[in-house]
This record gives sequence, structure tokens and C-alpha cells, in this order.
Amino acid sequence: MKFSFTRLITRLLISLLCLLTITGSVRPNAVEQIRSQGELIVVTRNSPTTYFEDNVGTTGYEYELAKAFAEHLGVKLVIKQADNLSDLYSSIEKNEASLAAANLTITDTRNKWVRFSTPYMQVSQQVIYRRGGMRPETEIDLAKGQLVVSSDSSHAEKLRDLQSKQIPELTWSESPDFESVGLLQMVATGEVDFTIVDSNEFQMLQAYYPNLSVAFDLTGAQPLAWAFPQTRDDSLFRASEVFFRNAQTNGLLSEVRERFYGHLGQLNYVGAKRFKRQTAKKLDKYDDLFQKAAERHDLDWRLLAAMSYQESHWNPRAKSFTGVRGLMMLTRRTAKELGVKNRLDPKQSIDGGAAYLAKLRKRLPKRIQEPDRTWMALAAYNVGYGHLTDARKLAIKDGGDDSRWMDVKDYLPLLSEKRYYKKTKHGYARGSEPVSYVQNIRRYFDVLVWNNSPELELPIENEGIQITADVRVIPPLL
Ligand code: BLG
Repeated sequence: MKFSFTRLITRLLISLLCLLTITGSVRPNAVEQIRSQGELIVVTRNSPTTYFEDNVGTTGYEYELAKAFAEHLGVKLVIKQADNLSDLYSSIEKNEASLAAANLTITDTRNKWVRFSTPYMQVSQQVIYRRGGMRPETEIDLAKGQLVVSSDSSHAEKLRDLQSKQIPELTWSESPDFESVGLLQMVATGEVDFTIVDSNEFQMLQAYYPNLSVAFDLTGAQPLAWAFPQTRDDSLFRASEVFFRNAQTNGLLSEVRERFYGHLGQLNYVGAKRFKRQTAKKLDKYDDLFQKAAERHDLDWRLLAAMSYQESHWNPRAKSFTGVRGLMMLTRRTAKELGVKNRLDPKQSIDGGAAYLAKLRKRLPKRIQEPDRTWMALAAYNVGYGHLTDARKLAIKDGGDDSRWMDVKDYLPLLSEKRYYKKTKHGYARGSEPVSYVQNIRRYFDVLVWNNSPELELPIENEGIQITADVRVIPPLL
């Protein structure tokens, strides 16, 4: 009896195994299908924190991560753009995309119908108000003003939760058509009193809305992750787990974070407001010169404009303490080397500055890729090529990567510490200056690029947005 029972079990197991092999060979799993089609379809949204066009083409935090995941699978990335969150989720439900990568917060409700990947970032939900307007101090105050959020967002979910558990009188409006950019715009123009966005979105967009500020954090840290459909076949989800594990250890996650968020927070309220004012008042006078110089030296004119703002606030007669002068702040020595006769002449200054930056960019070793190459050329423009090289050497000595700005920017400030500079070739330098210099320029550059980007249509203040017909107003729970 015992013998035949064991035999029965063995037979059953063998049959099961055969069945699995047969079905396995008949129906390839998700990863096998993606590989045989040669493409990974990812659905996302067009926004500054996810996916957008910049001066060099398509980019964005989610886009870069998704591209790396497609490379990990050995296929090409195909982006599908959703207009709103509901379309985004329906794309993965209907299998029109393999995953959604769109600054999505893991929430209890969403967890019921999608499978979230390993989180790659933590954000909090922030209540945003207009300076000089009504500032809510706590959740209860949200009931006192007009509040708008995106439909199907984690913010709407949080409000529903607050309404049912704590503040039954809470009301707000939801619209599927509004992304963070539109919502912030409405608060900025005074059309509504408050909105809620994720902290990383506000950090990125704050520079465009100097009159907006964070009232308080509505939540603690919440994880962002990719969303996969809840199918039995979890092969793609498992592949993503391996990918995220590698991305953590090989530095990809920190590299992408540095690229999109590393320079944020540089522009404070006063700085952002001033930049906006000056852009409207002065940039017109010089943009032609920036464009011509950029063309001549194969640079982006908005980068030259951003540099010039950082250097002189677009004042052609600017003069530093040490006698550095003009729109692009050329030193006497550098001007001479470049053949610039009059540093106060806008055309000569811009042309000279552009030529100098282009020269530095070419001079860097070939293995330094963009955009790090440009950030390093900017640092050299400010502190000198020799000091930049010293910092790169310090990075190498310490096991860092001298071809990454992310590493080099940590070593530049050490050039002002004796125990480091006494061993470098070019000696002492105020090394933290080029670090803030580059960060500021990147920030100004972003603003100029986005203001010129047709997709994002960033804020022209006073131009009100009408709340569209499909805004749903969530009534109080009374
Ligand atoms: C830069 C020069 C570099 C020079 C470094 O100084 O000026 N760049 C230009 O002239 C465009 O050529 O490098 S070196 O030739 O290899 O030595 C170092 O000397 C300019 C910097 C200096 C800085 N702004 C462009 O970024 C400046 O104005 N500092 C003012 C300091 S203070 O306010 O007077 O204290």
C-alpha cells in the first residue's frame, strides 16, 4: 500500500511537471513575450517629474529609469502617454502597456488592484498656498478655502480618508485634466486657495511660482513605485525586482536622482522671484546675442543665458570685487586670451564666454559624457580648469568616479581645506563656489528650457485657467 502510494505521488508529480513544461512551452511568459517583440511598452504622463522633452531630446526621471529597465531586458523602450491617471491605470489593466511609471505613490486602495515594484523614492504630500493669501495651519483649515486636486490621485485618496475619519465638512474639487503644473497655476493666480502636490513635484516647480509656498505636509514619507498589472504571470515584476536591486548597488538610482533633483532647492523665494522679473525685463535685450553665440559654438543659448544671469544678472556693466567684468564675467587674463577687447560690450562678452565654455568642454577627457561634461566645463569656467582637475584627481584617489559630476562636486569643496590642497597641483581654491555656481545655472537653465517647451506651457502669471466642466466637486460628508 505504502509503495503504491509513493508511486502514485511520483506519477502525479511527473505529470504535473510535464504539464507545466508543455504549458510553459505553449505560452511564453510576459518577459519572454517582451523579448520576442523587442520592446517594452511603458505608460507614463508628460510632466517635469516623469517624462518631457528638453534641449537634448526626451528625458525625465521615469523615462530614464524605464529606459534602463528596457536595456536590462535587452529590448527597446516604447513610451505610451496617458492624459490622466485613470487612462494610465486602464492602459495597464487592458494590457496596452506592461507597466506604469509615473510618479505613482503606493496607497492602500491602489495596492488592491495593481502590483507595485520596489519603491525608488520617498515623497510627502504637501499643501500649497499662495503667499499673502489664506495659509492653512492644519487639516481642519482646508475646509475653510477652495481646494483642488487631480482625480484618482493619492491626494484625492488622502482627502477622502480625512473626510470620512476626521473632517466630515471637508470639500474639494477634483479634475482629471489637472496635473500639478495646472493646479499650482490655479493657486498662483488666485483662482483657488490651495492644492496638494507631491514634495518632489513642488521642489521641481517652485522656481516657476515664487508666490507659492508649502503650508504643511499632509502626510509623512510615502513611497513611489512602478505599477504592474495584477496578473498571475509575475515574470516582469520579478525582473523589475532584480533591476531595482542592481540599480541600487550600481549607483543608477542615485545618478538619476542627482540628475533631476540634485540641483533643486537652490533657488529660494527671493531668487526665484527676481529671476522671473529679470527674465521678463531684460532677457529680450540679449537673447539674440545668446542665440548667435550659441550657434557659433554649438551650445544651447539658454545655457549661455542662464550662465550670464548667474554671473551678472544680465547687467553688462557688472563688476566684481576682484575686477572681473561684464555680462559673462570674464577675468582680464581670460579676456585677453580670448581676444576680447572690451569686456563691457555685450556682444564681445557673450561671444568670449561662449568660446571659453566651448573650449573647456572640448578639453575634458572624451570619456566624460553629457550632461556631466557640461556641468564640469561650467565648474572650470568658474574656478579654473586646473582646480577642477585637482578635484577630479581627489575623487579618483578616494575611489570615486572622476567622470561623474555627482562625485566631483563632493571633492571640489575640499580644495579649500589645507590637508587636501597642500597635496594638489594647483593648491587652494574656494571649491564650494563652483558647486553652487553649477547648481544655480542648472536651475535657471531648467526654467528657461521649460518656459520654451510647448508641451509644458509653463506659467505666465495672471493668465487664469478656467476650471473645466468635468471637475467633480466632492461634497461634505454630512
Ligand atoms: C574665472 C575665469 C577662469 C579662471 C578662474 O576664474 O573667473 N573665468 C573667466 O574669466 C570666464 O578663466 O581660471 S584660470 O584662468 O584657469 O585661473 C580662476 O581664476 C568668473 C570667474 C571668477 C568669478 N566669475 C567667471 O565665473 C568671479 O567673478 N569671482 C568674483 C569673486 S569676488 O566677488 O570678487 O570675491
